[in-house]
Amino acid sequence: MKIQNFIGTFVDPNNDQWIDNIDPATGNVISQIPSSQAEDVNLAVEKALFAFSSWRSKSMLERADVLDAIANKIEERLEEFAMAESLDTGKPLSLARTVDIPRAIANFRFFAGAVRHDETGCHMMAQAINYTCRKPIGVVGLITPWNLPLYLLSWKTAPALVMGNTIVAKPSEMTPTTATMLAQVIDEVSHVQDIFHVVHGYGAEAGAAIVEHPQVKAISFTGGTATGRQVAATASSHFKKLSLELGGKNSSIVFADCDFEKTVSGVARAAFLNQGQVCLCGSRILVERSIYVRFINALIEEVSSLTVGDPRNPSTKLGSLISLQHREKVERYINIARGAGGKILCGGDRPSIGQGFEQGAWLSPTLIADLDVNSIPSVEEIFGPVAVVHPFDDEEEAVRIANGVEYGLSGSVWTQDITRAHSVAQRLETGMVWVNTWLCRDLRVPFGGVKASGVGREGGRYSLEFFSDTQNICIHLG
Ligand code: TXE
Repeated sequence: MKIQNFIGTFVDPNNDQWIDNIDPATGNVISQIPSSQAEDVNLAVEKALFAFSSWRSKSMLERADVLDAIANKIEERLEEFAMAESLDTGKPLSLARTVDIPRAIANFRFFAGAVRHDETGCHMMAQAINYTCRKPIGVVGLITPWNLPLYLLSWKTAPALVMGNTIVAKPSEMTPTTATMLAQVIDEVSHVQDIFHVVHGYGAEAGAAIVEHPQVKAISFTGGTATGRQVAATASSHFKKLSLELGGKNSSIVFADCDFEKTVSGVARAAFLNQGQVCLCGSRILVERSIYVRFINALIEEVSSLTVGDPRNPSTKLGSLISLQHREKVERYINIARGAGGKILCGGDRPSIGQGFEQGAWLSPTLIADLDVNSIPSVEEIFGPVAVVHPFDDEEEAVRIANGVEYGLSGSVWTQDITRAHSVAQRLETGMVWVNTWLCRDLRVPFGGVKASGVGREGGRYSLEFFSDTQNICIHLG
């Protein structure tokens, strides 16, 4: 099967070059996608630019209705979307069905509701009145990764569209399918043609062409920190608006007074959801020394019970990694840990999943102890099912270890002492902190990181502001 670009309609890439799309659970080629180049991006931008004047002239409420219609269509096809996501990523179908796709639907509904209740400013002076307008930017570029394909693309698409922009999107070359299905849905329900285009291909080619295009006025990027640095360099030289959601190396800080059972399962979930391939994953587990041994033993038991297997089997908790190359990268970190005297508490091996899955990118969930807190596996983003554990003696030390990384995305604090929870949370150098929970998301709150984890915030009004230009108009009252 060939998945084409969506540039007004389904089209082949200009050069007729294709990339294999692989199901990472089996190693089978499931489709081919365009290896698009600048000429394909140029065509998409040209069409998006042409559609901009019609789309921006719709009222905000009409655009909100389109978002609701998109959500309804995805909901009608939820099973089909979930299966496509599971096949592209190797993640459990149950996860795609209960998290990825429902969250994509929620994103469209949320931003439809947000603008219906939105307000803009008005500032009175003795002699004049100021009012503030939000105007669409124009054509915006959305570049997204492979770990949560539709979830993250819809998180950008919904606010960008509702603010009146038109879009050229490039999903990861490893997870192309649901973006294409989204393009089809938007085309069916939007009443205005050409507002959303999908150009498939490699980041350095199709992605870079979007970032470089002078008519693309804003770039919203989620992906690795190294790529983000390149995107930032190009986009800033063109004075484009830029939002960067990058990597993380997040700590789960466990105090002796935590609710023990809930914390064990919460911390395990934070480390291994989606095979540890979430930028928010708590892949550094810091445990107060007085409960360290007991907690680690309970954690080993919990992690060892996570069933790794056929993504389509309902009892599967963890699927395959995104690719064999990515597994190699993750295993390199496990080997570095072994070489540095790390003790593999569980996992560290390739599980045998059975017939048909021999060529898949399988890796058991892995816990590693006895590493230095500054060792490579403890400070670099592994982005796989690998977590390191470290003991700490007091709050000061916990905070120091947690802040001792180049990233600053999120963290979690597990304690029943409310004063300590506030005190530790506020000292963490991260954009987000959870207390006694993880990945509890309200779509209104600011999402994003500090340090090498990115620039800007997404969510609620932060997204609406990013995808619009603010204009103040001051009228003298005469
Ligand atoms: O990300 P990339 P990859 C981290 C994680 C992972 C690493 C690499 O550590 O191991 O990043 O993953 C496009 N100009 N995260 O390789 O390369 C690319 O095609 C424009 C963190 O997938 O950053 C894809 O669409 N675009 C993370 C998107 O950028 C370019 C989620 C992300 O790809 C480009 C995923 C270029 N020069 C990985 N090069 C998170 N924070 O959620 C690549 N792309």
